[in-house]
Amino acid sequence: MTNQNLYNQILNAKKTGEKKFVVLIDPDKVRLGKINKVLEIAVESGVDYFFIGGSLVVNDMLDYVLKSMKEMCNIPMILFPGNSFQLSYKADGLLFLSLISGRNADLLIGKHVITAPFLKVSPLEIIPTGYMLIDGGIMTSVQYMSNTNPIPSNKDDIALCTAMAGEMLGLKQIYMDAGSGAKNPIPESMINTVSGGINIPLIVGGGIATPEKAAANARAGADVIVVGNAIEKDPQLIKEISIAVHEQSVSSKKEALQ
Ligand code: 1GP
Repeated sequence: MTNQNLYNQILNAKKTGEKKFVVLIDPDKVRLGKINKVLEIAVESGVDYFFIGGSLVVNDMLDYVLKSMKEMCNIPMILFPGNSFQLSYKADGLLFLSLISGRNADLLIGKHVITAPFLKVSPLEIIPTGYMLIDGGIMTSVQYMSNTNPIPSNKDDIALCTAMAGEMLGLKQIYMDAGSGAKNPIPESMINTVSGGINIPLIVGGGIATPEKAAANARAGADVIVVGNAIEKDPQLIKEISIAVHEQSVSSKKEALQ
């Protein structure tokens, strides 16, 4: 576990108030004809990272998609695995997710024990991540597949204590997710409360569909914004959302200097 470049970048960005924008690619949903366009726009728009994964990657496209993406661009690819089969040496890093909002022992530690020997010898940068599922107004795939209750979206205090516990356990970052295609993205008040109570980077995603919401989340304290579903529908949104997120870096930096 020697490679710490990706995490150090994210941590340093947090310290300097720089916001990061991530595009989520689900290898099952991606149309190969469309991926070239998505990559082209992502490079032009300064997308910081790709997360690769989904709750139900059922085909054998993962390696192929990663290989094709690597040939076309240099944006780092970080696995965001929905299950222990979604592992590939072709990515650059891996979110080693512990589902700390749930009480499913398998997703807190069980799957990790099974995948540890594979990861120990892998070239992937392993990023220990406290994953918190927040109620997004509909039953999302991740909620169903994980068989856990999400944190209610008005329970900022529970979210805060969960994130604080994750940090105290030594997790390196927190990912608050309303789930892909959530009806209601995570409220800014919860983002604000959680980001104010932890010192590790905060990633926020799920149901973000406009540049305005992405910007509001970054202003509320999210260090990294993740968008998947909306971009699958309209890849042109990548540019607008990227600008909206990165613009918040400037204001955070200004505030830090004042
Ligand atoms: C899901 O946070 C990600 O895990 C992204 O969600 O697909 O709704 O943008 P969307």
